[in-house]
Amino acid sequence: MSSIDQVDGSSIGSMQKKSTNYKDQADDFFSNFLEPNNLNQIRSQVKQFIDCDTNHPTVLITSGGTTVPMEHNTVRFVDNFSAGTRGSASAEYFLEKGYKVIFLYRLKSLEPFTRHINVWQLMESLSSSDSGSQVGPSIGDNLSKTVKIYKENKANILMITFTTLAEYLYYLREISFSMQPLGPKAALYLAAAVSDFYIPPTDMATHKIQSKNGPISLVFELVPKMLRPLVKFWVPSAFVVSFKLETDESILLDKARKALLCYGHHLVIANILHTRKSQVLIVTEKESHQITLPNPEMEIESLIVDEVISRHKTFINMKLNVEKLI
Ligand code: 9Z3
Repeated sequence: MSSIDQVDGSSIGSMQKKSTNYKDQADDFFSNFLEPNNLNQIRSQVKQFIDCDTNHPTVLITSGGTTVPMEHNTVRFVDNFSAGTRGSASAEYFLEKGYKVIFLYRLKSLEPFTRHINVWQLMESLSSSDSGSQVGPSIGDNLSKTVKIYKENKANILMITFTTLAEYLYYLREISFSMQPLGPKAALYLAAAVSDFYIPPTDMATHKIQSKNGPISLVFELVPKMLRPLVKFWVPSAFVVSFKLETDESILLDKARKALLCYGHHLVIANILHTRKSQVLIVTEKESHQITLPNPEMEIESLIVDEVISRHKTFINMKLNVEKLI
């Protein structure tokens, strides 16, 4: 069960009360975990990336799955299926449309550009001699195309990796704070598959859990839903898109709507595990419609990104018009 199930958004009064709870729960979660050592470094990298043009539409894309460690000296952890296809493909389409991209992704999951390179095919195609290596023509054309696009875009993408759930959430909060100067030009595209459950550090074994002691039972706590504090406190002027994953189609739309109601963000892209590469549901408070991949040569992310950018543009214009009136 996710914590969304425990919340109803029946009145503004109750929503306000709950948002305070969400903030307290988020703060409690963070106080359980030490800050990652490189948090200051990430803060200054993001600041530098954004400060050169705070007027430029910039999207934070999260991608890949989070790990939940079972021991402090981690040998074992709980993980999930996400390969990072959605996030890495979307990053390329956002760049193509002129966005700057902060790509927060799980270490060793798929990356924009390199995802097109199959290392084994490349090895097969390489001929090597004392004077160096040459790529065969079958791979060479595609490789040059990818390298060319990468070089044209590399100044516009900042890549940051995470592994554990706690790292992911610390970085997400820090990057969100740092995106505040962008105002409505900031967009968040939260495609990472984030664990709903974790083991609090105080309940975790220090060393590798020993099998000689017999079977184990572990109790996982619920991760507080961070979307509400994100929208309300971390980066309140941004356009926020979340993803909702289910395996049971009959609850998908309802869960997506509930998320919008509870967290107050702008758009949910809802998908079913086994059909996520060929169809998604675009859900706002007022309407929903399906996007279906028209042909297998395309990637559905190109259509999702078009849809998100068009809605982000409308959002920016609306916010700027309101500012003019004030
Ligand atoms: C998604 O739903 C993404 O589309 C996928 C992409 C993870 C399915 P891949 O990386 O897969 O291309 O293999 N992401 C969000 C999943 C999530 O954890 N959402 C939470 C929820 O559904 C938070 S809103 O409750």
